Amino acid sequence: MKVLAMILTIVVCVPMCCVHGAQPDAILWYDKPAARWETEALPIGNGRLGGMIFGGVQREHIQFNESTLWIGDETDTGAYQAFGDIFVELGTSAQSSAEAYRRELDLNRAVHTVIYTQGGVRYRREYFASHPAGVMVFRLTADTPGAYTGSVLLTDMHKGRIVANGNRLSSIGSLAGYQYQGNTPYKIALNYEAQVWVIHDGGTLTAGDGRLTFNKANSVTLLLAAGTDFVQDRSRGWRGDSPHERITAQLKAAAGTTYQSLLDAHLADYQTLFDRVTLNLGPGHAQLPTDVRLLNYSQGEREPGLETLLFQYGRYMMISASRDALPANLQGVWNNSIRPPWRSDYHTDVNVQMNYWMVDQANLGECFLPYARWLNSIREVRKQATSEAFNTRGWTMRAENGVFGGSTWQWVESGSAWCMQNIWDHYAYTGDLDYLRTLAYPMMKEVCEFWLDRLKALPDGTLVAPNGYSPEHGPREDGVSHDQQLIWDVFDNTVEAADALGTDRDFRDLIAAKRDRLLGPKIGQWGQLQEWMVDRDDPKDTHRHLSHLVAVHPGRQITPQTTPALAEAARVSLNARGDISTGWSTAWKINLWARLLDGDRAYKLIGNLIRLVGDTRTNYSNGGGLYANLFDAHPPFQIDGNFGYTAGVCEMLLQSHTGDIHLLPALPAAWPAGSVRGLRARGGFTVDIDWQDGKVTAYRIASATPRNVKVLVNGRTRTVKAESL
Ligand code: FUC
Repeated sequence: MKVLAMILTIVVCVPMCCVHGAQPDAILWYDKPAARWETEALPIGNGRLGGMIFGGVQREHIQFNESTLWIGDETDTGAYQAFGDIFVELGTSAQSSAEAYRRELDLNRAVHTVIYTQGGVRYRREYFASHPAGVMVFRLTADTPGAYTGSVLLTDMHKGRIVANGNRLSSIGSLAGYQYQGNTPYKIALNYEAQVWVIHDGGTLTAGDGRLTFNKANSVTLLLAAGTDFVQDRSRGWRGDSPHERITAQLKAAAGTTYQSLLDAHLADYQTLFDRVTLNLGPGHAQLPTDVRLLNYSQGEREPGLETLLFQYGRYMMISASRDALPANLQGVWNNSIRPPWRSDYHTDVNVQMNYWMVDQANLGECFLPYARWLNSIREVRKQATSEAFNTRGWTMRAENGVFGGSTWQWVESGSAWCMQNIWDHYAYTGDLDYLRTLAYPMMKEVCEFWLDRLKALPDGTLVAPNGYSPEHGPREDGVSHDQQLIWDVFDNTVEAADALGTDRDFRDLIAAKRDRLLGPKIGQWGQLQEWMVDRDDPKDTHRHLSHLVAVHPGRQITPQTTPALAEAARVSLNARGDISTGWSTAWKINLWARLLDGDRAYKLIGNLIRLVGDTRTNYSNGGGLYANLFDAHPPFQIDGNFGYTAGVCEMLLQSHTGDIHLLPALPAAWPAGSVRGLRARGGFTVDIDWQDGKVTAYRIASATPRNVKVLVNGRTRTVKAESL
């Protein structure tokens, strides 16, 4: 890799301290099995399949999902559905208890391991979800031959038929006629299937009584594949081929190769993404179980190592939940219920947008595409519903959204513009003109058309969104700040997009002119950024939504550098909202304080996010926090807080929304020395930074297309040349 090192002249260059590709302290581990799914079990996933592993000694429990198992239709959001469970029963009560137990999730390898000693035998299990093979792999080994006697069972959350035959278990079913609520069956019934193949070495394997029983095996390997006949194509009625052939072929291929080659292919695939970023914020207590670290942290022992682990956990979960199928929903790809909280859906009044803030910053651009494709797939459904509701061109949605385009609860008219903020940013980071031309720009243009038709002029000619709603807060009325800011954002970005493509000159000029006539952000009577056109904000209002601050983050209409008075008003508003809230709201506040260049305040919010909850040893009642498995708590578990945290750490270390690259814009005093490798900046740059005593000591900037870029470093702006990657 040929990279030009830009070394500051006034400071001593220190060697880059991390070996690229191996994140130190990247293991979550525990000294006992998980008792609860939500708070203790650990996630694996290949972007489509998800597994939650309990690590029980006598009885292993792996709850699993497949991301397309949804109910719903084009009018109703429906809900993401749990698929089933695998149980591996190993023990009899006569067996002695386990010693030296450890279960761990290694983020560097995306491999979950359980080890323990029982009756003098050392047992080891490994679990991973392979993206290239399309299957999950669970392997049970021991240091003594013939140590495994037990059975494998499969369950189905929708009461599908379970068949045990040869070395296979399968469940086949259909969601036809399944009712989520009310009495009307959904029009779209999905067919689904899961298969578990069991491969044993030594001993015997027999099928019967709905289970597979193994006796005195040296090792046992389980392969799981699952699928539905969902297809992301409205013109085909959202349904394609039966999953049977596909998953059978995947299992056959996996069974025909060795465990080692499955593992090698998994590692090669996963590490291509994960290894791009390494972070060092300071020392950690990797020798302690993760729940103990979290408890200590909650009780005041701040630990940079745990902050780093949580940062990388967000990247791990994004790779595990968002590859080539559907985007990460409210729980990523993990869900153990047929009536999950908030339908485990795509909420578009902050949640799905927050999920995708971190993706390009944290160098996982490929994981963005499922989100863009999902939006593209529901466009036509949304156009029809939008036209019926508002008599406009273009499209938008209500707050809750599913995979068939159905949308429920409140209309949040600026929701689609907010999604377009992500859509534009992916281009801003990657510079991928093909993506911009074929996927991004057509959607952005349609969302602009919605607002061109919907905006109304006040008597002085100022343009406002009529009858808007500041999610999930306040009355419906004209000129709500959230709407105004997001319309500005989509108009402004679409102008830039049209310029980049050299297309649509007249349309571009029209939206540029409308953008400049929009009612802009206003400063109210107590110095706050107004949430509404009317100056009525209550300084005691600590509502979790921060909707009138989208112009600060993730938008770029308000910045301390370009609009200092408005940024100060945003600071007043954010201060008034307080520091304690739900998981995602806390994560957003980290990002907002970082954009307001207040690293210490952002770090204070990190302290509120990293608090052990859902545990009898702690008693926090104000919302937010983390469970022992580091899942972020709304409560309940909601993954936006995890992804939002990872985005927040990126914003503290690197910002690029103003056009320049700003190194360490919001570094807290708590991180005096550290390093980061591989963050991305808008414009297609990859950035490494080392710092000591709170100052950048070395950095390097690389780009696929070598060119000059302005860098703000240690308070000074300079122009440097980035060289090819
Ligand atoms: C929005 C938020 C809630 C919750 C839900 C999934 O409605 O206001 O707090 O996160 O999404």
